Amino acid sequence: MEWSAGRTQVNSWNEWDPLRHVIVGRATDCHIPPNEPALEAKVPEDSDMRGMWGKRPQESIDRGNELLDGFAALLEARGIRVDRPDPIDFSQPVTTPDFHTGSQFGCMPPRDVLLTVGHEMLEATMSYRCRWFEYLCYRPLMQRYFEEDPRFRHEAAPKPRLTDADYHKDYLSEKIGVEKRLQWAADKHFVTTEEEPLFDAADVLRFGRDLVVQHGFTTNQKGIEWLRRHFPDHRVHAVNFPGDPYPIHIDATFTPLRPGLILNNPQRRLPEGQREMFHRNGWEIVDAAQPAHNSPPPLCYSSTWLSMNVLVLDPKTVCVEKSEVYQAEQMDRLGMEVIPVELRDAYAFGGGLHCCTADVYREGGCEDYFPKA
Ligand code: DAV
Repeated sequence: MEWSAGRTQVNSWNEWDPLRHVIVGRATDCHIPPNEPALEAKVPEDSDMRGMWGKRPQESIDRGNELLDGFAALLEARGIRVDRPDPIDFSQPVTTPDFHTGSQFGCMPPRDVLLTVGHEMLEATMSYRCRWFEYLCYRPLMQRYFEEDPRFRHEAAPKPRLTDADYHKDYLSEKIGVEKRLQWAADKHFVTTEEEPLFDAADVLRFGRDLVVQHGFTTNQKGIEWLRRHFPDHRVHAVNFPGDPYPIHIDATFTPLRPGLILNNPQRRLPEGQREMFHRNGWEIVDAAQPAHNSPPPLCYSSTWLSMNVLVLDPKTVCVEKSEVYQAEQMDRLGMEVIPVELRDAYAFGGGLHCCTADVYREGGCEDYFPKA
């Protein structure tokens, strides 16, 4: 079916086909959640966020929203339809029969929650207690897409119980040290256990018939197995990146730009054995350029590698954060047209240009990019 801006269609099979309709998150009411096992493991040991929680300063929220609104307007000016989530009151605690936590998080990164595969949008289980209800921010949009697109499949993965059995106790310490963390990451000993299926949507990359999923803090092997059973017509590949002491989400580590080309974080290289399927099928994996910054902005969970967290608009065009000059230069050398987008002051709310978006419609269908098994 032809694309038309006036009619909602959910369709997106990969990370690079021409983007026509996207969700852009909001910084509104974003909170730093109180400590919980998954957060304890992720917040870097030297982070300014340790021990803090509560609503983020209103000034920083306003600035974050200014940048996100600017990004949405830039996409709209290029003819892309943009929808926005409806933030809920994130100061509300989350209480289930199994756990209690003092507040929620926010809705800046829809990429973490919503996985679009073809005509389906799947709400991830999530693996942080503070993010258990985050899908509610997207329900008004899901309802609308359901009414407007007869092919749209709205799915939700089983809500996890997130009891203490979901988290390894040896990660619940402030003083593990980077060396031990790297050893644990190499041994695939992550904070989440195999108690029940867990995944965040941002651990999944879509390559047509193939889904590439990072096994790490936010996605366990059972989560990957759940995805395999849920998408029986796809091949689901588990990957891991041993150089990352805080492995959450694949989108500051492995970034496909177009068929045949992927950027890989040079500190988190894909292990040899896992490169074979790419090489056998003529894909090139190149080291990403260095980030332009030595440290993340204040009160930010993510690393400086948000430099690689780009949004591909089509196989020749990519949005790169404005201050990430080395990444922009590399894109240019790789033959991409670069659209600089200012977003750094919004990083603290949950990530970069890829994180703060979720695909609704990209042109094209489900292709096989890896015919040589
Ligand atoms: O490098 O801190 C950030 C990914 C956000 N979705 C990192 C991973």
